[in-house]
Amino acid sequence: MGLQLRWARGPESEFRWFWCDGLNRRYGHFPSAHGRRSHKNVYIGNCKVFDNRGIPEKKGHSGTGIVISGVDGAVIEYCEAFNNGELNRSTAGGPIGIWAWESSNVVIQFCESHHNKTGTLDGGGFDLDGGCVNSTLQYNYSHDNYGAGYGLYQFKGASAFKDNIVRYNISENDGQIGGYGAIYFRSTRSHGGIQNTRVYNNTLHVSAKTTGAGIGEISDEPSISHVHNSEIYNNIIVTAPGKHVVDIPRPAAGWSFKGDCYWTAGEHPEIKWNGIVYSSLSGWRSATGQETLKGAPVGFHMEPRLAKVGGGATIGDPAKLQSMTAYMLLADSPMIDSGLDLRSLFGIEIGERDFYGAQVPQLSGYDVGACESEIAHNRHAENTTKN
Ligand SMILES: [Ca+2]
Repeated sequence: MGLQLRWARGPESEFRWFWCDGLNRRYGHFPSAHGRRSHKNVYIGNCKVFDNRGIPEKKGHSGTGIVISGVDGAVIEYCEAFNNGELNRSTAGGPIGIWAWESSNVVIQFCESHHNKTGTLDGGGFDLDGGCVNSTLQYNYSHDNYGAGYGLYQFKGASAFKDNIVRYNISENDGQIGGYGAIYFRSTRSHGGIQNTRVYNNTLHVSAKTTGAGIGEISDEPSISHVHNSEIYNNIIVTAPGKHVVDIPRPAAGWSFKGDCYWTAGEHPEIKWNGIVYSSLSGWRSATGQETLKGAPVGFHMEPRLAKVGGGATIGDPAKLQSMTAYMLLADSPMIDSGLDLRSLFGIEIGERDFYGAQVPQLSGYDVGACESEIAHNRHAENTTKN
């Protein structure tokens, strides 16, 4: 385990303030607290956690980068987790680059999680796991992980899991094993499953190596889903040929896709939904009512015009994530100003900035995806000046 903060035995070790800044190591252990969510005000920043390969003989999962649990109020930021987990052999669960469970009010942001692995399950980039409430994954870069880029997982016996947000993140080439893709849900029925998740303005690249879809669910029970009220807005999903943009095997109540951009290079985007594969956005829309707003069609099947799809590579310094320009919108991108105004439509407080640090919105409206184009803003300013 790289960096672990959790609840367990003994009341003597509850944190009221926990501060970890600038850790750069392979191994570390942090004391436990007694009782659920007894840690308060946790800060973990500027840490590199890598090469925690895991313990093959351990029954439980091993080989995680950073994990917290039993926390109410935490920020994890500017951390890099990479090359962890490869020796995990647990069949009960797997490691993740950076994650939280049984926690409330957690923000994980400005982190890069990449090349994490597993010998069995998971091996993803980021994860809000069992019992997470009111927590946010934002402004992160996940790439080249075995498991999902961003996971939302509710395991058996976990507390209520609800009101979480995944926004303005980027995923590239995640989900290399296990049927995972960029953003994935997986839920038992524990405490009502996964409820009220908002996933918006992410840019997701499903590569030829990805085994799953852009946004998907892996069912724990074949006949029923426990993922409820999932709002999926203003995301860009770009896939390699033959990959699915969306895969929801058994949609439970409250799935709402609106204003998303779907693009599969050279082909029609394929959406797997309730056992049917739709080979066009319009076909899925008319059959299910997804990608409609007040009866009118929304969402896009068009090339979003990203700078260099698949070219994100490793940054290696979370303070410089904005230098990873591969997922910026080109100045002629049709996604500029094409996003839904989530504030006015749904009362969603979307935050102040995009992945790259630009204030949102620019120009005359919100953009689709994790980049709010400043280039277009500048071009527009130049053109206005010229005119
Ligand atoms: Ca804009």
